[in-house]
Amino acid sequence: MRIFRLINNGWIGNFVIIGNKVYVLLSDPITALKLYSEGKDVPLGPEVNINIDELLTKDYTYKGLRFTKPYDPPEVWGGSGIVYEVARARYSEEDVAMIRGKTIYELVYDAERPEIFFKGTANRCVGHGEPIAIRSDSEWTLPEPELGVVIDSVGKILAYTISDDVSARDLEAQNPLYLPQSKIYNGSCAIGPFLVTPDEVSNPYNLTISMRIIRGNSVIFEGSISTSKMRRRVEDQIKYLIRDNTVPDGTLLSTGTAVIPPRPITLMHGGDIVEISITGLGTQRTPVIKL
Ligand code: DO4
Ligand code: MG
Repeated sequence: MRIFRLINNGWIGNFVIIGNKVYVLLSDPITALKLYSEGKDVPLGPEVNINIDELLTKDYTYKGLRFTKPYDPPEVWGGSGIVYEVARARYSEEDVAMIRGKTIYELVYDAERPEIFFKGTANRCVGHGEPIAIRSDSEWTLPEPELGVVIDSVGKILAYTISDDVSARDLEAQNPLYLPQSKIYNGSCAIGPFLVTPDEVSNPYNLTISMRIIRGNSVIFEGSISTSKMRRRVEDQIKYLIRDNTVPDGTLLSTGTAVIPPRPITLMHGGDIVEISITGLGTQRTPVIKL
């Protein structure tokens, strides 16, 4: 089952794809995912005849029916951070904090305890076709394409999605204590287009995550990684997230990046488009704005 939402002039509708048919979804997405995970019936309305591929071409400037975020995550958590060797290396290239002769990124990559950080709430998240943002005080901001997992309050995986952990990299490189400001601000997280239930994802450790940054008519960066290179199992990341930390049903955990553009690439306002694809989860396209 795949859940998505469409918006038109303030109205938001929930939809579900089952097989190759699209239906109106009569509950909110989190309730539907919970029911589905328990093997119960999901309340469906009538089948609808819509052209999803056509709708996916529209962005937020379009005055009509278009995609928006597939649900409102009550909480978004980042992490684990630095779960790919590429991330450990790339993050450590900067003049960053060291402890006992190692960068903090090298240390956390090897440590048993993962880096888990608060990433935001629904109002900081945007959906497919909606603008991700560069902070007004950042000159170096990068997208981070990640496998997102939606969990319930006991850590059961309800769905997978594409998440973009947009980060003001200059702030976190300046001082690790600036991490929350680097990670949490309006438009710092993009999710969707779809929430895909686990039965449609055959192996979460064999997915290709790819990203392109498009500026005008050129692709200024492209890269990809397989989730097989992830150093920590998703279940292990969830275990640390929910340890002594009550999370609500529908919490989103974004499981770390490995597709990291080299310096001096930064997102820029005025035409940049970030395009992220994950095997079986679709393609997320977001324009970039500066706050
Ligand atoms: O503190 C670093 C953030 C790491 C991160 O967001 C990632 O590895 O994706
Ligand atoms: Mg990240």
